[in-house]
Amino acid sequence: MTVNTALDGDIAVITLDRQKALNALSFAQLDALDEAIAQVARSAARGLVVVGAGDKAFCAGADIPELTGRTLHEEHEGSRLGQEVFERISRLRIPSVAVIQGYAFGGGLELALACTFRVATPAARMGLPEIKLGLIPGYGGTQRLPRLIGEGRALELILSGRTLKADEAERIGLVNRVVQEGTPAGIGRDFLVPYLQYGLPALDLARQAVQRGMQTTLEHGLRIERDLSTLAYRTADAAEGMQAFIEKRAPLFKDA
Ligand code: CO8
Repeated sequence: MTVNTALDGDIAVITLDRQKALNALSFAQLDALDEAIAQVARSAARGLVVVGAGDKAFCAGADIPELTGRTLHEEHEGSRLGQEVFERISRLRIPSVAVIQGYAFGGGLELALACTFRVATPAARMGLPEIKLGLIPGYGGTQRLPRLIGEGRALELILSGRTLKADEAERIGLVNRVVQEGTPAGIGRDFLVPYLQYGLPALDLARQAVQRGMQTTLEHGLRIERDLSTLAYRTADAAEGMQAFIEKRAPLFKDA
């Protein structure tokens, strides 16, 4: 696992790097990922790109040999660890993008689902094949996939375990975009550039409003939106944004 918070100043890059196992996530890798996320959260980064090392895989999922011979309790705690680490990515204040080059299966796709956005290269292949192992997704896939692409499509993918190509993934909204040219880190950085011009409080509050609203009723979601939009209204960035519009100039957001 490598973390680079220096790339182009504003964007951090986490690289899953265990190429001999197609970057599969062992429990040690999950711990390292957790530490990398904490490092990014402490840094001045304003965007996060998650990539896999090499050109074969983003991540082939949980480490299958490591899953065998565990007690029920160990397995439950393993699932909890993965869910908690991925939840910490999804709650980062800054936007994140997973760049899927090659395989993203099982826990690897679940990691990508926890990011704010997903971009794939044309050769990407992805799915939740746990059913083929007699398992079901355990790192958030049964919850995040239907929220992203709808219940019917999610059930089809989870119950069949079938592999999607990049173009179909884009068509059903599983990935935001397919990008042909560039290195994974470069593709991720380019994808995030438009977001860097906005203030972090507004980006964070908008993400929270959407994500928290997806977990509740419309009535409660609208209340969440009222509260968070009021918080956004009270920021210095909002005062600057509205004043800049009136003065017909570009706003200078200060993340405040
Ligand atoms: N774990 C460990 N090692 C792996 C994994 C994996 N998930 N995937 C691939 N590898 C290893 C292979 O064993 C192989 O190692 P070696 O060279 O030593 O034999 C090496 O990576 C290269 O793999 P292949 O030779 O298989 O490469 P191919 O290009 O032929 O095939 C595939 C690539 C299609 C990706 C194939 O490797 C494959 O199907 N991998 C498994 C994918 C999978 O099923 N992932 C889901 C795992 S389960 C999960 O993620 C969630 C479980 C939730 C558990 C929650 C409780 C803790």
